[in-house]
Amino acid sequence: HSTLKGTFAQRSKTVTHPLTAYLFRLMDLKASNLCLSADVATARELLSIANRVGPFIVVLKTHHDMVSGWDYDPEFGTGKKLSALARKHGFLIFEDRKFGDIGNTVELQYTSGSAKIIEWAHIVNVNMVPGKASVTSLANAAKKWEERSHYSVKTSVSVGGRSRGSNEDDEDDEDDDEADVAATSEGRKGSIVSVTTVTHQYEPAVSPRLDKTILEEDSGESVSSFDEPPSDRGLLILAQMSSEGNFMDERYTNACVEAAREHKDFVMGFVSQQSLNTLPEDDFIHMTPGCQLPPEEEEEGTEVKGDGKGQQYNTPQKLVGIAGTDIVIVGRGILKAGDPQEEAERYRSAAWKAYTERVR
Ligand code: 5FU
Repeated sequence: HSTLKGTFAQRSKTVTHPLTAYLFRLMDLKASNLCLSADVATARELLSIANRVGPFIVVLKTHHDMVSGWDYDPEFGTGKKLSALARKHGFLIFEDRKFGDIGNTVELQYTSGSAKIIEWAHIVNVNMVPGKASVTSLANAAKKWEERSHYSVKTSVSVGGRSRGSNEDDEDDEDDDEADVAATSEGRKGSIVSVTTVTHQYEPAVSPRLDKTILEEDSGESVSSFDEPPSDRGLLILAQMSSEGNFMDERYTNACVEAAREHKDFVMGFVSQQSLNTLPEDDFIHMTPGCQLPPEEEEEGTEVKGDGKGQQYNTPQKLVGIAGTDIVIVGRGILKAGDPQEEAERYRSAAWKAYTERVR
């Protein structure tokens, strides 16, 4: 298939989904096709590992329900902090929630509850065993959410009789109002007559842009080195699993591909063990868990078999180079290393080498 030979830069120009286009550009800019599976026990560890490994990855995968101390505050909670780190280092957040229920339920699980996954996860995935309706429902939920967040709110605030306008994103409004009130109270104590939202005028948000110059000049420490990703949300369909004896047979996988083609504006691609692009027009992205490298000191080519709990491992060379997937997902291979940062670089380099040799 042509996507096996196409570079990420080339694919970013032609792919349908705006978030996939953004991701391909990130991959090209950072020379990385590595996703960290941040399976850690606490929110503190999660933010710390995201900050340390951020420079080497393009996707950070979470299982928010295994993290203790997750702060659900919509403004200052763990999701918001992760988003800030994602912006700082340039990666997307993928909540590996594997939704697997009737349409109505998955829609609510995606958008509501304490976690409000849709607010902080750019990407989620679905286990399509219950049928295609789960994909349709998640797509509809994302569409509704995007329609809201694609627009910034223009607010006029009347403080102490004078009127002033502000044009900020939804999320900044409250801070601004607070700042206004604080500033006014300091200057003219007790003189706030009213703080009234006068108008809500919807305007399209500014379109996103990735700037290579900014990236090259950046030391990796400053916030906002990368342009904001588009506000579109994306879905990966769980088409194949890495675990031994799983029940995802060919018929199921084919149905996943069919569903993906029916929802190209929402489905970015698959969590799978091989490339599933077969039609000439297919350009789905493939992310693959079950990846480990043999320890550095061992002979090259030594395989790491599994974890004794059903997980099966393959090397980046096998997954990206031979099976044709795009991004390798690595958890314990990096997390359990003495120096996770150094190990992330070793995985980045191996996965990138497999990719460059594939497209050569
Ligand atoms: F869909 C899948 C799959 O087929 N295999 C997986 O291992 C998801 N995973 C996840 O990837 C799993 O839930 C872990 O979060 C991660 C693999 O972690 P490891 O430590 O690299 O084995």
